[in-house]
Amino acid sequence: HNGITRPKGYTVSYHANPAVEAHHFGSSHPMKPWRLVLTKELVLAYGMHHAMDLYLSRAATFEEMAEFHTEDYLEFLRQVIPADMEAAEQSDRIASYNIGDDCPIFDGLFNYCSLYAGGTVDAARKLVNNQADIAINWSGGLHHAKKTEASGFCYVNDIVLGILQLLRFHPRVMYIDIDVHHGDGVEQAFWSTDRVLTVSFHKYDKDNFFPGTGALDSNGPSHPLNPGSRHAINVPLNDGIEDGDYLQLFKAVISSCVETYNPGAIVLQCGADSLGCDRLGCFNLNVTGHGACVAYTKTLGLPMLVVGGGGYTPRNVSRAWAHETSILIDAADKIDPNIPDTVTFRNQFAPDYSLFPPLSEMRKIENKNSKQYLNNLVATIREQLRYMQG
Ligand code: ZL4
Ligand code: CA
Ligand code: ZN
Repeated sequence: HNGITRPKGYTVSYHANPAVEAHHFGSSHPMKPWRLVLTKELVLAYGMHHAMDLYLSRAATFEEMAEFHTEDYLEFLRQVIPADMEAAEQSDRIASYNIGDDCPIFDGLFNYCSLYAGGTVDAARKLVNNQADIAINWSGGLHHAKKTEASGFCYVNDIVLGILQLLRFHPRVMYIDIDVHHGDGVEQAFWSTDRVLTVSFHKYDKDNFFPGTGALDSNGPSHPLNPGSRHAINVPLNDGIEDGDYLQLFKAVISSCVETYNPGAIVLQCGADSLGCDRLGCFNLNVTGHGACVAYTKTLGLPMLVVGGGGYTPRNVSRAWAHETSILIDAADKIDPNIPDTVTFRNQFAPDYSLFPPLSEMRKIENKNSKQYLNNLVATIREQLRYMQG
């Protein structure tokens, strides 16, 4: 199996369930759980499964999900069926839970939600129980879901549930989000506590890009008696940011946050819609640039919960997450950049059949982030961290 062995000195757990991949949001909906099939194909074809403890994700229980969500909302998700979309007697509830084009009702919705949430809860427990140092659930990362409401393709917030598990053991948890969208649901869930520092990098354009929150000066409740005050860091970006600038910014912000906050564990959301050529994104990151953020986070040497998130060009999502799996097992240098012949659906990776196609050359978006703009972000965030310390 091309020489992929277990990483030396630490353990990686990998949480997945093929039943997640079988769900469909609707034929033209951008969220394709099928991208997880492609990811798994690459991980297996490269022999990376030999280097990890593999776990079949179980469904999170109703009670586990109720640690964040209301029982009414979960009960609704459990019983609603696609035909209810036409039924007048359900229309008020459907509207109040924000069901619609972004968050449709599809067959097996509750099963889908409880399986991706179960994977993240299990992954967090492996870290807490010292059975893993890094735990991966590519099917999770659904950062927009709210306590009583679906939002932005997310129904149950598995990240919040995973962080709640980590908080049973760790006094402070840091959350990092490199999805192109703002991690609003996670930020909001921990808005009033100083035990979670949330850091999101995202495209920000208040009126024209979802969800419209995550401005640079949006740092948590400003009331001095609120412990969550200033424990949200936002890195708002413009179109077209490229690998070099993004990585430099990521290292500057994350190193300052870790130095100031001294977290006991890190949760990393690896939304792959920040890659170039994404159907919904507008950045110019390559698989290597996106992966370099994961590699840098790993060097911090903290217990790490790694989840997926967005990503709407399935072939590139799977390239990124397979590459990032190889980084997390310390095998990136053993991976052939040419995608193996044995991969099912290999035609998806035509014409280059490379793990690292130059994404930003294929659909270049003008970079609207000046050096001055980026330098000001870092300076402002360092100032915010000084205030956070008190
Ligand atoms: C679609 O083609 O900006 C949904 C959503 C469904 C199929 C048929 C319906 C056509 C693009 C998006 C009408 C769709 C209208 N279909 C959707 C304000 C909006 C209201 C809804 O990566 N319309 C809302 C959400 C974002 C909005 C992004 C990112 C998740 C994550 C973590 C969520 N919502 C405008 C859009 C389509 C669709 C085509 C779509 N929705 C693109 N961006 C959004 O952060 C997983
Ligand atoms: Ca983000
Ligand atoms: Zn996204």
